[in-house]
This record gives sequence, structure tokens and C-alpha cells, in this order.
Amino acid sequence: MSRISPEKMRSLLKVYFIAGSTNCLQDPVTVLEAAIRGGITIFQYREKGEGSLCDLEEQKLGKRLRKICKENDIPFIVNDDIELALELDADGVHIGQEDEDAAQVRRKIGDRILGVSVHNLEEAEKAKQAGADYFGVGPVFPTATKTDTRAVQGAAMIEELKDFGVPIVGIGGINADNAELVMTAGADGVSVITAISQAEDVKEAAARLRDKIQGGKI
Ligand code: 3NM
Repeated sequence: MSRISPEKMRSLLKVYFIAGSTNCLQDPVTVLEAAIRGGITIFQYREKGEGSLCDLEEQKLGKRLRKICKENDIPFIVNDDIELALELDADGVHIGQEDEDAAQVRRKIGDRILGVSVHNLEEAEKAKQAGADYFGVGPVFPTATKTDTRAVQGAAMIEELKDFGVPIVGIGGINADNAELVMTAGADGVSVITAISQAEDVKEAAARLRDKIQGGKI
């Protein structure tokens, strides 16, 4: 295996769906299957927040979601937990600034995809040097999903960070109505939790996002 190319990474970031059991109004398995039918391009398993699963239960759900991704050729990323990612044979991990050092994570995961949340030029430079395959940048808009997140950045930070040449996905409060702003700023894709996981019609919500992104410049 070799590291993913920036071109391939950019194409995968278009509609980046993130979810765990607490985000979903229905069974997460059902939600993921519908989101895939709607056209998501990559999935992140993020088991966080009050009432979230831990240990064996977290692993069990992870295994089921991982299998669905594999069967549908959708890359499966694990949030934060490197050990879980390796256990589930994930395609990659996503880490924040509060997590383990990115260079250390890169050594542990080999050529798997490494995503890093960055909020400024300094963090971006460090993540790039550590071997990040993409940057997660946000919150672009206000979000109720992550309460410990930073101040809303708007799309300006995406514009600033695109010169690094590292693929970028915007995150935070993104939906089909505002996704275009994120893409216009220079992102390669949009990362969403609520816009898909809490939609009445999950497949339709994913398809709407996909249409918005593809109807644009890609
Ligand atoms: N990270 P929603 S915002 C997981 O700013 C996460 O780094 C963020 O959820 C960041 O699409 C966020 O429901 C929550 O707003 C995104």
C-alpha cells in the first residue's frame, strides 16, 4: 500500500459523512446504508457525546459499519481512536489538536489516510509536515453537534489554508443550502453530521449534498 494521492483524496472528500450512534434518529446501520445510496464519498465513525457506546459495544457497531463501507467501496475513517482504527482495519483516522501528535499517529497507521483538524496556519504547517492527507477546517458555521468547538470561522480560514496544497474539507453547520459557500472558498468537500444523520429522508439528504457539490466546479 502507498499513501493516497492528493488527487484521489480530493475526490473522496466531496461528501464526507460523519456519524455515531448518538447522532442518528434511526439505527446507524440503516442510516449509513441510506447515506451511501444517496452518494456519500467517505464515512467517519465518531462515537462521541452523552450516551455514546464504549468498549465492546463501540467496537461491535464499528465492525458492522466498517463492513458496510467495505462492501460499498466507501473509505472508512475512525475518529480519534488509533487502536480502534487498527482493530477495525480502517482506511484511516481523523484526529484533532487535542489528540495524539500527528507525526506519532502517522507512524502508527502507516499509509492509511490521516486527517487532521486545523484552525490556523501554524497548526496547518505542523500537520502537513507530520504527513496529513487532508485538513478538516471549521467550524465554518454555528453547530450544535460539537459543544467544545472553537469560534465560528466562516469560510475565510479555508481560503487561507488552501495554499498549503493539502486537500481540505470544511466542517460545522454545513448543509445543502450553504455548501456552495464552502466550496467557493476552496474546499474540496463538505463534512456533515446533522444534515444527513438527522434528515427525515437520509438518502435524499445525501443526494442533495452530492448534487450541490457536483453541480459546482467538480
Ligand atoms: N468538528 P454538524 S464541528 C465534529 O469545528 C465537528 O472541528 C468540528 O457537525 C470542528 O455537521 C463538528 O452537525 C460538528 O454541524 C459537525
